[in-house]
Amino acid sequence: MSAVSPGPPPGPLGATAGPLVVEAEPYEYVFDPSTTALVVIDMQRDFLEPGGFGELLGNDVSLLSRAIVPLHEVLSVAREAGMMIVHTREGHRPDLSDCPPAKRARGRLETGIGSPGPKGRILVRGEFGHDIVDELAPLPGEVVLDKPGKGSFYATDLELMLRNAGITSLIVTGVTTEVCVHTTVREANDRGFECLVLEDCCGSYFPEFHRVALEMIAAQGGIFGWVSGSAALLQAMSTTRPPAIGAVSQGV
Ligand code: TIU
Repeated sequence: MSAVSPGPPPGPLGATAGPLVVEAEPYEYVFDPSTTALVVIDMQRDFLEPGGFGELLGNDVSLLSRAIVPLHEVLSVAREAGMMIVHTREGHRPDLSDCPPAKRARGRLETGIGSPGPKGRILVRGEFGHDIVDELAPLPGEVVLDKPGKGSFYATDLELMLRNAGITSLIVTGVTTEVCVHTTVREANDRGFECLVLEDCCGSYFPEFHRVALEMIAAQGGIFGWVSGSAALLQAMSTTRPPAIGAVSQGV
């Protein structure tokens, strides 16, 4: 994939040169890093590592780790560009007072939400398994948003924080593609945010659901938003970064 930027020439480190254009489906995605947040959804041990909620549901959790390396690169570039970064975590208060009884009962699990597991109580805030994997650990100053549901807007202050920061666009990543990523994109779309979903920075326990979920977002002229790979985004954002040392042209 290629990308072009109609914006001004590269600025100093950390400066943005928006708007930027990313080659995407169903057509190019135009965004300004200063009004765009990178949203990293539920990259928690409970979903990505053995012994957590994802495995309890009967899933092969190894399928989700594909997203870690490209997402790490996107996080680095977004940080360098000074973008707002939001990490979400699905989970509940230790007394489970914010967990609907229907959610606890779903699946008829012997070991379910709140039960002790090898990484602590399943899907409970403050437990080791509930936290984000080491590779994608949030940095100070980044938003860490605890949410009780699948969507990032339900029963959270995400919308308030985004509006206060002047954010109009979201670059959405994380797991799982057809559950928490999709629910969040639908919620964001109805609130008027423009969403770009990075396909290689998402993951599902069901490869077919991943593929179809992404198709559903970009179908019908982008009914929920846009889809691209991280390479297209990084290409577009490279116009905001200074050339690497030693890569400066000697002139012709
Ligand atoms: N089960 C499943 O695919 N996902 C979830 O329960 N939560 C998220 O997607 N984060």
